[in-house]
Amino acid sequence: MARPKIALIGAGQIGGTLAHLAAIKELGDIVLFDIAEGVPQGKALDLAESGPVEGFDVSLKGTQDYADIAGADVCIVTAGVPRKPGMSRDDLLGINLKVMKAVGEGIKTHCPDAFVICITNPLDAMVWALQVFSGLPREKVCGMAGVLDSARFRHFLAEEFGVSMRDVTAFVLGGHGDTMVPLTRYSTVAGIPLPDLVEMGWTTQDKLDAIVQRTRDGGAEIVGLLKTGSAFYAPATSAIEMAEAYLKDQKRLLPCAAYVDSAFGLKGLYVGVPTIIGAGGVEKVIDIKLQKDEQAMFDKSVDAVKGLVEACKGIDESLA
Ligand code: A3D
Repeated sequence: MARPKIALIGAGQIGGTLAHLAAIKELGDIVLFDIAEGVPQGKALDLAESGPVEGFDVSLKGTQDYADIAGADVCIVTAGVPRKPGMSRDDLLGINLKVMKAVGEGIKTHCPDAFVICITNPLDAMVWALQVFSGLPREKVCGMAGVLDSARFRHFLAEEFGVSMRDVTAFVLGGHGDTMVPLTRYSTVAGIPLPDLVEMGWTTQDKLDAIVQRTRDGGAEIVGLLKTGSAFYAPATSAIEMAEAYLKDQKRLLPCAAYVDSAFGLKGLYVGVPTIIGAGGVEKVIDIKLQKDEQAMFDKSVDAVKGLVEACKGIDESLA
């Protein structure tokens, strides 16, 4: 059986890391596409030369030609510009919307059967636009954010409790921005919900609130440290987890920016929700019950996403 084909649109910091992880995990043959001449070719060759040492058998190719992504099974999109210190994710909207149009058309023409994972920010609006521009089925187009935001939350919690991060589960919903909703009630250490751990004296409510806020600001914290770009290791590994769930039909329950058309009282919006990812793409959106305060936070986040979608419609008439 032929190996799966993985197209990575954007060969920058995240794109290169995606290629490295996909190769080491032997998820399939990899095509790196970027408009920057030489960059995808250079990264593909450098990574291929690590193959004999790592011992992976996949082919890697860099290209400026969309024809090379033909027939891809998975397509992960990071094309566009990242944040610099002082910029919000929303500041990227105008530039990255144009990029989504070009990428969407490339995908539509060359790999209409792919499972598409968007990472480009502002995430929830860009994945919505990418689905419209590409015309692919909605269950085959989603955005990576919830896995990353939950991973950040899990890391901070594991540090606070002094336990293995393997035993910490966490749930972050809503849009990928300052209004994201880390759900403490659904986050646990080996099944014990965080509010119970506060009662048990493992931590205080104030410390937990600070961790929730640090999770919300997790992207900005890294932008502030790097100064020249944004996070890329954890974003890449999070998207690879989603790609693997699709390629191996794992039916993983992962939070991602998915098209929600009835759950959570929403109609036709891409936003971060719990989903099941398997061979059908986003096979199911899990409509969990939210308490009043959680619903209020989720609604605020949804409003922020709706605002960005409206802004996209204002910029590109074909989206209206
Ligand atoms: P960077 O290293 O700048 O890579 C972006 C690449 O896109 C560059 O190599 C560009 O040449 C390329 N590019 C620009 N326009 C096009 C085009 N039209 N077609 C093909 N390639 C193009 O950025 P990065 O890899 O650090 O980040 C990529 C995106 O991910 C940015 O928008 C970030 O804001 C976003 N991001 C999202 C998250 C989420 O959790 C959702 C996390 C971190 C970064």
